[in-house]
Amino acid sequence: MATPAKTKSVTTKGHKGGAPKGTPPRAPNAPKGAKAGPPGKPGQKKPPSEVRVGRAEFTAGAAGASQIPEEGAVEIAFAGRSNVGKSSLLNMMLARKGLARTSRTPGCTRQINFFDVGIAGGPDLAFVDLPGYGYAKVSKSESASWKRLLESYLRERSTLRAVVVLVDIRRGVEQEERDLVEFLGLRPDLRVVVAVTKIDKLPLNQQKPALAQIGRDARVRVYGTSAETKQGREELWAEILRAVKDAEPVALGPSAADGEDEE
Ligand SMILES: Nc1nc2c(ncn2[C@@H]2O[C@H](COP(=O)(O)OP(=O)(O)OP(=O)(O)O)[C@@H](O)[C@H]2O)c(=O)[nH]1
Ligand SMILES: [Mg+2]
Repeated sequence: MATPAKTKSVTTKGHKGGAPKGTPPRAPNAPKGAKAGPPGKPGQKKPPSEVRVGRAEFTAGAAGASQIPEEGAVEIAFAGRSNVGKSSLLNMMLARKGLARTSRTPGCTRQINFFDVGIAGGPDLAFVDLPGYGYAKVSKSESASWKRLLESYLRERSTLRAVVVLVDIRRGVEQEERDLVEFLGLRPDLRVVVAVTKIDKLPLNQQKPALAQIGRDARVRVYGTSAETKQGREELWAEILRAVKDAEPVALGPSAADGEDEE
């Protein structure tokens, strides 16, 4: 599986799409997928404005360490167990259907895929779609070599700024997620963000308690998302952009070196 597909559109069995039952209608000019409440209610938190993605391109796929591209733009990686919805979330965030290949069959993404991302008025970024862990149908040696590849990437990539750890709302935090978060803790410079996926699969009244439980287990703020309804997109973007900004070295701003020749 060398490159992400552009063709396959994925349907989810039993899912009708659209907002979950009981979701109040969106305000007419609200960003698509924004959580809506009664319009104009005083004190209501305004959803962050919609992040527009101008450029989103597949740039490289690495099945081994030697194929990992040279460090460039700041990277945001998407990690989690197989089938949790990493590629779908990445497509949803980039507003590009089918850019990263998705499949109902676990084990779809088998290499580290890099995507160049340009957002309106924001920094150049790269999104990184990681192969999923916990997929039973790969041989022991293949899964060991993925693990080595993943761990060396996560440990050594200096341009990596944040890792979005995905947790399926119906599965919650399991040992693998705890191990992953602990492993990422070895790099205090990395922001770890938990995105809870497929929230549309639970009825609205079960979403809140499930998210709260995952938040308690993960001990970080968690973001409920749905690649189907686009819920959580803007909130997750805001968190990613905060992580990028907080870690920005001074030289990334309006350049200190501009107009100055360093002797
Ligand atoms: N209903 C619903 N289905 C989703 C959502 N996100 C992903 N899916 C479905 O879940 C399946 C797996 O999604 P992928 O995005 O391929 O998962 P992945 O984590 O990239 O999987 P691997 O590449 O195998 O590790 C696909 O059938 C998706 O359509 C979601 O938010 N809601
Ligand atoms: Mg995938």
